[in-house]
Amino acid sequence: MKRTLSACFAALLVTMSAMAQTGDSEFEKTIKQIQPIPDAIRQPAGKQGKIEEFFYTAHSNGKTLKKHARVYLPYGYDASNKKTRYDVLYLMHGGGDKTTSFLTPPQDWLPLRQVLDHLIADGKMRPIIVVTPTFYDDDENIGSNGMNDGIARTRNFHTELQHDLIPAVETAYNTFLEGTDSMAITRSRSHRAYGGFSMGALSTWFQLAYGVNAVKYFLPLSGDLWIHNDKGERQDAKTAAIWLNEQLAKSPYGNDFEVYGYTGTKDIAGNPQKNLVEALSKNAPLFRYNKANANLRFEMKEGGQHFYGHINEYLYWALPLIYAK
Ligand code: FER
Repeated sequence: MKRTLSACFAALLVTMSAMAQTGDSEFEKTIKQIQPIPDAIRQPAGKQGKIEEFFYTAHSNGKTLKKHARVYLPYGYDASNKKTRYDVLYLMHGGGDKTTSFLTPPQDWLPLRQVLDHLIADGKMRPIIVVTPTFYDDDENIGSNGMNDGIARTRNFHTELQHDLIPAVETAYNTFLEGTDSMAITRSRSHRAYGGFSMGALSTWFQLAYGVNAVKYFLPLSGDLWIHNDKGERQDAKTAAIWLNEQLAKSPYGNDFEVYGYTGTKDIAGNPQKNLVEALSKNAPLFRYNKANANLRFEMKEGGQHFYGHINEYLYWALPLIYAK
C-alpha cells in the first residue's frame, strides 16, 4: 500500500490518542479471534471468475467526472442469462490506493479474486459480483490535500454510490436492481453490501450513517469512524458511536442493517476499531453486539497488520456469513 508519510503520521497520532482510552477487559473477552485461512486458498482456484473495467460518469461538487471501477464476475457469469441475478459487494480501497488494490495481480499479496473463486467453487458462498471503485477522481489523481481531502471524499462517497455508481453498474450487469431511482435502490438494498479497508473502512461507517437506505450489509475492515466538532477536532469513540446511532435513528432502515468488522492486533486501526465497537455496544442502542440477534460483529487476528493480504483473509471468513448458500 502506498501511503504518504504525513497520512501515516496523522494516523499514528490518532491511534495513540485512541489507545489512551484503556479498553475494558470484559469487552476484550467477547472479541472473537480470526483463524488462519486454509492453505489451498493461497493457490489459484480451478474455476476462476473474470475481472472487467467498468466506466461510468459521476457528478460530484458540480464536476462531471469520467470514472472507472473494477468488476469481478464469478465463474459462469453469463450476461445473456437475465434470469440469474447476483448480489453486489462494493469494496473501497485505503488512502493513497486505487481501484486495483483489492483486485490486484496475484504476486502482490493474497489476491481477493482467489478468495472469491475458492469460496464460490467450494460452495461456501453463492456467486456474487464485486465492484471496486475509488473515492478519488481517478487512479492517478489521489486528491489534493492528503488526509483532510481523503476524509471529505470518504464522507461524501455515498452520494456517488447512490446517484452514479449503483444505477450504472447494476443495470449493466444482472443484479436485483429494477429501475434506477432511489426507491428502486432501496427495494434492492438487501442484495447490496459495502465494505472497505482503512480509509475505505471510514467510508463504510459513513455509508452506514448516511446511506443505510441503499445498503444492508457493511464490512469495515481495519478502520474506525472519524468525526470532528465545529472546530475540526477529532471526537472520541463514544461521541462517534452516539453520532452514528443518531444518524441511523433518522432512517426507516436504521434498525435493519448488519455490520461485520474485522482487524488485527498489530494493525494501526486495531485499537481504534476495537474502541469504536466497544463504544457502539455500550452507547448505540441500534447496535446489538454479542447477542443472539446481533447486527454488530467484530473479530481480530492475532498479529494481523494494516495491509490487503490480511484484509483479504478476513473476507474469506466474512463473506460466507453474508452470502451463505
Ligand atoms: C484507522 C487507522 C489508520 C483508520 C484509518 C487509518 C479510518 C488510515 C491510515 C492511512 O491512510 O494512512 O483507524 O480508520
